[in-house]
Amino acid sequence: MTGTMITVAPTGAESKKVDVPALPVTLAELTTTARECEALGASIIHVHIRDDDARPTLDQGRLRDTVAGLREATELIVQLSSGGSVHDPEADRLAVLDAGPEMASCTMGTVNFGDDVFLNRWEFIVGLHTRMQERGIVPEYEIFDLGQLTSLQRLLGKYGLPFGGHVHVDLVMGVPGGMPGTAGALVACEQAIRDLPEGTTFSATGIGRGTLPVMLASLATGGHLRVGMEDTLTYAKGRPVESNMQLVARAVGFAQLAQRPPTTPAQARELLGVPAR
Ligand code: KMH
Ligand code: ZN
Repeated sequence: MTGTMITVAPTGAESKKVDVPALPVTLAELTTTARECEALGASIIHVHIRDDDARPTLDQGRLRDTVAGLREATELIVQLSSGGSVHDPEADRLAVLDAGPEMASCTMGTVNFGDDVFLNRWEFIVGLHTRMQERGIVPEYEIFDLGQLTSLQRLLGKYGLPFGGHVHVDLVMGVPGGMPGTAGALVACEQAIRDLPEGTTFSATGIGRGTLPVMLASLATGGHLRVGMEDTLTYAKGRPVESNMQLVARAVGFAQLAQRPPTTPAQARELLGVPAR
């Protein structure tokens, strides 16, 4: 088994700054968070950005500034979210790829998302996948339900491997409408991942109360970790999360206990087929 790639997902599109003051929403807050999480052991950052009023945005200028700012401040692999918020139009989500990230997310199907719907039509998925191939962007295939792994198998069979030739998926578990954040569901996914191209890697994140079971199950089955305030706002019963660094530090501690210490960003680039900097 390799070391553990730790992704920090610091912001997301769902929480409001007024409700969660520690959420990084400005570029300055994001770069400070990124630097501190890198120092602790993160190697990838999954990025959603906000506007001047801290609302989710896919503004192209801001996306470009964010990619440039994070690359200047850290060695982290910059992965832009193409998921955005449930309200973002497909055209804006596709245009995220124009901002020049090294990686971008690519969700493998439509899922109920609380009271909303996170829409990912087949043609849209194909558009993301093929544009990323053309532009040299490495996808992280986001999986919200078991059957989406079968859709990924179909996508790769019809349209070929992603840029770099390596397949990496992220299991997003515990969204109301998707698969549960349990060890059992993670093991079911891990079995299904065996049907994907040899060497496929996965990371996993459990939303809310799924955080700890998913993290422990992922480490036990050779998976990697995504943590951060996009997914987790309660550290322990009755204790709100204080910062993204607190969540990364906990993940690093578990990875070390599992004798799979965090990878460096350079090692993560090599594992994922992201060109070295
Ligand atoms: N905000 C969710 C609707 C992604 O980043 O690619 C979608 C999401 C997935 O967070
Ligand atoms: Zn996201």
